[in-house]
Amino acid sequence: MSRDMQSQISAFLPKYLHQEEVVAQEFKDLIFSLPKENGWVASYLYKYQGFWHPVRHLQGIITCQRHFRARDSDVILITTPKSGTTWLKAIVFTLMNRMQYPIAQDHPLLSKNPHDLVPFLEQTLYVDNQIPDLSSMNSPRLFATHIPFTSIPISIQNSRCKLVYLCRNPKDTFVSMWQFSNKLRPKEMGTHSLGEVFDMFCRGVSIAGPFLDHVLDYWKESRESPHKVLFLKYDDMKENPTVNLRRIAEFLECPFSNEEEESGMVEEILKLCSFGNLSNLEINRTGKLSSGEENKVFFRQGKVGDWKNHLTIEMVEKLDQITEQKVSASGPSPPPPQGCPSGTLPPSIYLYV
Ligand code: PAP
Repeated sequence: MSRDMQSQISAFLPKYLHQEEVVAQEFKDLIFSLPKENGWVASYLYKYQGFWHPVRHLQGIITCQRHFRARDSDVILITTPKSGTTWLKAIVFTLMNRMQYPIAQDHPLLSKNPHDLVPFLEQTLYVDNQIPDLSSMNSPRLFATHIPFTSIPISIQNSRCKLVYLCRNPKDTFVSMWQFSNKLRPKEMGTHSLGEVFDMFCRGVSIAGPFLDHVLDYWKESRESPHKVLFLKYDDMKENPTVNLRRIAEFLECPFSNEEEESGMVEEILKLCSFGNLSNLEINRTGKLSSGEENKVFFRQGKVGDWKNHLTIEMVEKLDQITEQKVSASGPSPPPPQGCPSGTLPPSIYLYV
């Protein structure tokens, strides 16, 4: 098929399915010389600076590396896909904007998906060769990204901006990613079997993977620069949401006042951002993102432990073993922080912070 025909076809596809035909001339030599593997949703993943990315995200990462200028007051939410990005965006947006948008009937989360309120750097702002002018945005600016630490724009590393990292246990992340990618794949491509993508996940070939390298790089950074990187776990957030919301507020230097505590603000934010509330809103049942994904695909179950319903004993053993090896190779596990439960999950899938 000619390039022209491919471009015409891609004009009818949702943007998240745009592939090699949309690569700009200036990136072609670089991108097409990279190692590639079959993708989970789009046709291929390319290995750039040690991590795997669909081509559209990869162009966004490179553009962002070249052009993004962080401010000291910026807040950047970082996750691997399916680790609770949507939830974290909702919570931090509500927390940071609680003066401007008190929790009321006209709160932005009631009419917009969290992804529309907190843009991804590489998937929303610097995507499709856009170079947005972010200079007129009021501080503090709030962004999100799946970019691995090794590829994060240098100005983020050099500035005093704050990074909130959320990870999730590998088994639930994997199952969520498998279900999500099958929902996004075009019908004619068929669905991936669990076994097919399990093998890819174990080899590190997943969006923004290797998953554990992504997590451990930020984990190390949070140990070295605790004022710059806050490392959170989805599983802890589910178990202890109020403790973790207060941790986020303190880290971002906007702690809850006594009056706010007494008025029940912590619980109100968590209720607004809960899976039950967000997933039932009209906007999240019927809306779509500008990149074409239906909002409802970001809300499946929102539970810890769904892997038990899908993975075989052999898969569990293999994933635990890989996790154990990677985690122990990254250094001794420090004790859990005060207020965070320990022992809720076996150490092999629980990175103590
Ligand atoms: P993304 O990285 O592609 O943006 P992300 O939001 O991390 O996706 O992943 C969606 C997961 O978070 C889903 O998990 P599941 O497949 O195991 O169910 C989704 O259900 C869950 N999720 C979405 N919103 C919430 C929420 N408000 N509370 C808890 N979990 C949520």
